[in-house]
Amino acid sequence: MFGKLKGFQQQGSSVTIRFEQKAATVDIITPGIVRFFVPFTAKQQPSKAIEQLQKTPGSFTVRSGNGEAVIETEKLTVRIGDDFRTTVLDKDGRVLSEDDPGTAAPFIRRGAGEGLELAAAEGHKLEAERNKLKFQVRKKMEHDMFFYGLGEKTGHLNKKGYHYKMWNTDDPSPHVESFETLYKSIPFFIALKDRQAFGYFLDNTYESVFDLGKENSNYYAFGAVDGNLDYYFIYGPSAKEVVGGYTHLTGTAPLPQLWTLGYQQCRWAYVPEQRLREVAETFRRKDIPCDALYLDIDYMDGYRVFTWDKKKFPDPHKTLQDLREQGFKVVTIIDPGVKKDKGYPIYDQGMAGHYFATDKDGLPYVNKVWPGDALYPDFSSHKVRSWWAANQKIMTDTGVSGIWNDMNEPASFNGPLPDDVQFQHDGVPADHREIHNVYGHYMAKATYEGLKKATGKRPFVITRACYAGTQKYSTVWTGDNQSLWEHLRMSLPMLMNLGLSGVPFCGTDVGGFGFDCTAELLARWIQVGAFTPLFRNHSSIYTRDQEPWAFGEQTEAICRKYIKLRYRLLPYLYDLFHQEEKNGLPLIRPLLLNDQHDPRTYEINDEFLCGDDLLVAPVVTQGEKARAVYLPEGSDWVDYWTKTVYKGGQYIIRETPLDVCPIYIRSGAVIPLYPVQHYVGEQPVTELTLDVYPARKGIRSYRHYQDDGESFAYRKGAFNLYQFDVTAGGDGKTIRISAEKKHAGYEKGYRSFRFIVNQIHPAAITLEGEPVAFSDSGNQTVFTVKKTGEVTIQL
Ligand code: MIG
Repeated sequence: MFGKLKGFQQQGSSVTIRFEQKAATVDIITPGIVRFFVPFTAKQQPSKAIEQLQKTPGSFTVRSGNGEAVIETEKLTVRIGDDFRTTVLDKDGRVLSEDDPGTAAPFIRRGAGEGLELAAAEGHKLEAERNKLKFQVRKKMEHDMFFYGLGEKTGHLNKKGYHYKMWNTDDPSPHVESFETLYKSIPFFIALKDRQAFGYFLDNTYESVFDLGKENSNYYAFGAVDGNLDYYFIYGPSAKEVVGGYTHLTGTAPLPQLWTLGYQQCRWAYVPEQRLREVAETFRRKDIPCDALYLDIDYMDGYRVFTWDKKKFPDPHKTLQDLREQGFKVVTIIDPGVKKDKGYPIYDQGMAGHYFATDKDGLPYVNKVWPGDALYPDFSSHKVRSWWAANQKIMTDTGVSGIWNDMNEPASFNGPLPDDVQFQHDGVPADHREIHNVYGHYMAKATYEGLKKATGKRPFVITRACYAGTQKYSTVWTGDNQSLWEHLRMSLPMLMNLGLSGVPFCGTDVGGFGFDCTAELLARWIQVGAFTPLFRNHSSIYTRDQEPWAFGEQTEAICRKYIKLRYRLLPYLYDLFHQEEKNGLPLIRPLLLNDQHDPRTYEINDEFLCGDDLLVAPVVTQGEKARAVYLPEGSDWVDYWTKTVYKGGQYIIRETPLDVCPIYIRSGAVIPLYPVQHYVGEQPVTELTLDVYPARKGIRSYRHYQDDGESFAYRKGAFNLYQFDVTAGGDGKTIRISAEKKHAGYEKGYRSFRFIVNQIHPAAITLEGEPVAFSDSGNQTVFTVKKTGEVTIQL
């Protein structure tokens, strides 16, 4: 397709490579990120995922060698030969990734067409013919490779041997491993080879496919049905650096409001108003913390977006105000489909402004969704996004605190949108094939901008469909799962891979959306939910009730216990988001992200790390009374419940009565804790607790971040930063904890610090020489100090 290499030319950070038939551009973004670009389509369009590309290529050289163009950055060597065949090497000359020289050789699907129609008629889903790809990039598969990422996919953590498609899809049937598509398209994956990680990001919004050694174990490949060849190689060598590089390109999730990390209760649907109030009151009466309640489609007047059904909610403003006084925020659903209905202002405005996507003849395109005949706002156009953003005020003026965007794949009841539906796309018209995968992205962006403008607070948007980069605007949930153990199990690798794909703020419907939950399943799912960034229980209309109290006292007590634990951990989760805003690292992490040195972590599906230091090994199988837990090598691990210390690098068996979710703390960790509250902001938090797990030797530092939890003032310095250094004296006789305020910008700082130091028996504790009173309960030593400074613990 390219032919022989004819020459190259450097201009700034770009190198243009000429081949007999085409030219390609290789762009050095940073010493570890290289972009490969070939404009197959005539139009040059800005990336939809990357909005502000910061180039810091460092010093690099370009020369020719052995008939190839050789680019050397500070971290990589990139060799480009005939036919645009590329090889990427690290500084030691080890090949990281290399184009496969052969031709595509997919395995054969035997069957020769016989019986195909009958099998399909019986309901078998048969693999259709190969996608008609416009291009495919094939890389050589080396013996031991592992693949992660690709956003929201079913199946296991390691994607090796599987094939996936990127085409946002609303399929409410039970999601299983054979699904190649779901609601989100994030064409990015991480490869791990010889303990070195690197990633590929294909920035192409058309339907794309990723084959990780399924069609042929000798190569892995990616390609798209149209658009440009436009992909990035992102070097590690740690997977953390790859995620950092990917989010350097596509952006990180902004720090959310603190209440959005509290427990959230949803249901299709809390109507009428009395039912919503009843749920709110039950939370408070039963002493189960909760910050947010959701209104699903039934609050609207005939599913008309931005309206209220006045029979169900005679005075929504008052209802929401009363709930706010009880500490509840209300989040309402807004779908994209606008009811075709003359006299309905949103429809009339959309028609007058030409805001809707059209058919190929320019007439507004109509399909069916909840409100019946409906039109699709063209979110790819700036003027439509501004209009939609302004509409958010209708909701926030009524007292709504967050917006939930559903059905934005976009979904349709009357067959899929035809390929030739037209979008204006900021003046560069595009068809549905190009816009489909970014429709939800642009809707979320408009919603974010509208909420920001209307409230001045950090917007809370939750979206079902997304593309690479949507994390800048919205949190996501994984759509219509079901109350199945299989779906609880699957949620772990799914959320871990979403996190690795740059989407840190994610969650599944806790308890499962479709089908009827059971007592045991809810108890176990809440235990997982307590550690997922978005902690939202949601269930479908006509399914069994799924609130924490719906299954009797034992389940209720377990829900209360874990929801309360979640509220204790809020400052830890918030700290992780504060760090994530800078480094892009997810909250829920596969073990390999922190412990890449230990290959036994590479394929663990049923454990995860929350941040660096908290390992969660939940029970995801019905009736399981004990489970194996792998503890990564190189650290000691403390059982959170018993405080027993285990050496890393081993499998242990943990008993798992129904109220126990196994949790292990990495030795050396400092975990900040808040008092339990019924909702964020119920009481001002004047004391910070630090749960300290001293390592046997060395120094470990922890930074804690504090701000007002809702505004953007932190971007102008209105925050406090505390640093805690825990030093274990080499003689085993002293531990020093120094607390220092590194940044003071938020006036409501803490008045005291309460330390819980695990597994020590002190003889004396002093703060800057003054004695400090303490209690020693056997496993834990507890003391409180009123100021920062250096605490010395004599053992
Ligand atoms: O066609 O709004 O995934 O969370 O409750 C169903 C009703 C539409 C699908 C969402 C689900 C939501 C439901 N919606």
